[in-house]
Amino acid sequence: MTLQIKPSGGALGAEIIGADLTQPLDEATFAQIRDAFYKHEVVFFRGRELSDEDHIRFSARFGELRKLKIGNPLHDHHPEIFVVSNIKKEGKHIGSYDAGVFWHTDGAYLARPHAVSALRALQVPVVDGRVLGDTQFASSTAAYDALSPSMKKRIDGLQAVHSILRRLDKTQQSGIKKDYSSAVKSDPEATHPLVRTHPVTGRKCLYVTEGYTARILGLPEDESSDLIAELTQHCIKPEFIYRHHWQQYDLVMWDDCSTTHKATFDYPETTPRLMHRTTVVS
Ligand SMILES: O=C(O)CCC(=O)C(=O)O
Ligand SMILES: [Fe+2]
Repeated sequence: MTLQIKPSGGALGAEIIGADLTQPLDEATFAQIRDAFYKHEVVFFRGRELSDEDHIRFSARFGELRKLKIGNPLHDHHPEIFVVSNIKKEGKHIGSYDAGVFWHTDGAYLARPHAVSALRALQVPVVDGRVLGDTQFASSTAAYDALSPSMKKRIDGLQAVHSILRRLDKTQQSGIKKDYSSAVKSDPEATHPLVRTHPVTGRKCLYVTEGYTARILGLPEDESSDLIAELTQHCIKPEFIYRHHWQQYDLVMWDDCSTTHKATFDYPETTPRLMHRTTVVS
């Protein structure tokens, strides 16, 4: 099956047309998807309803799926599925309702962060006939490439600490109450190079985010926070961004080494949004 790849025209993002993800894919078809994914960093499939089983089978072609256990709600039957939703049942959220408040990359506070995430829209929030709740993605390879030679030299070899506590602080400052106590106990933080070399493409990725990066090792505190602020602002310049306007049934996959992302909370809390996500461990 020959697929059509339709790039967004920006630094990242492409639609893949013609793949039937309700069926197991042959090697040649999967190879086209894999190549497009690593080239475009964010890819999406649309127009076809998938089951959780289809979602899991397809994303598992990229590697081992993480069975999430950090206290966020899990799917009833599939530990591979992380539920992102504002919906409440019997007064309790059925999923993570604050995922993506800040620019971040999934699982950065883990020693083995997520490599690939795949988010599927089961229910999109429609207000006055328009779908809201876009997700923005920024290319960390394009951001790295655009740094000045002196900045590249300055950050070469530096290591940064990514912490769930940073997210907790920021989340609470934004007025959202959330209990991260089990994650804080099990996986509070991890150290990664500030510039990661992508394990598949070999490209350099600027691995720093507003949501998780707490400090840069070996620098005085104020220099560390100034540098984090400068780099995180740089990473989200408009020219590095692809903004995904969701349609129901979309499956959007992103590369967690070479991109960062942020959700948009522009719809009322009472307008339901329901997404299922799988993640491949690195
Ligand atoms: O809900 C969104 O738009 C993105 C949420 C997010 O950050 C994630 O699922 O990893
Ligand atoms: Fe995320």
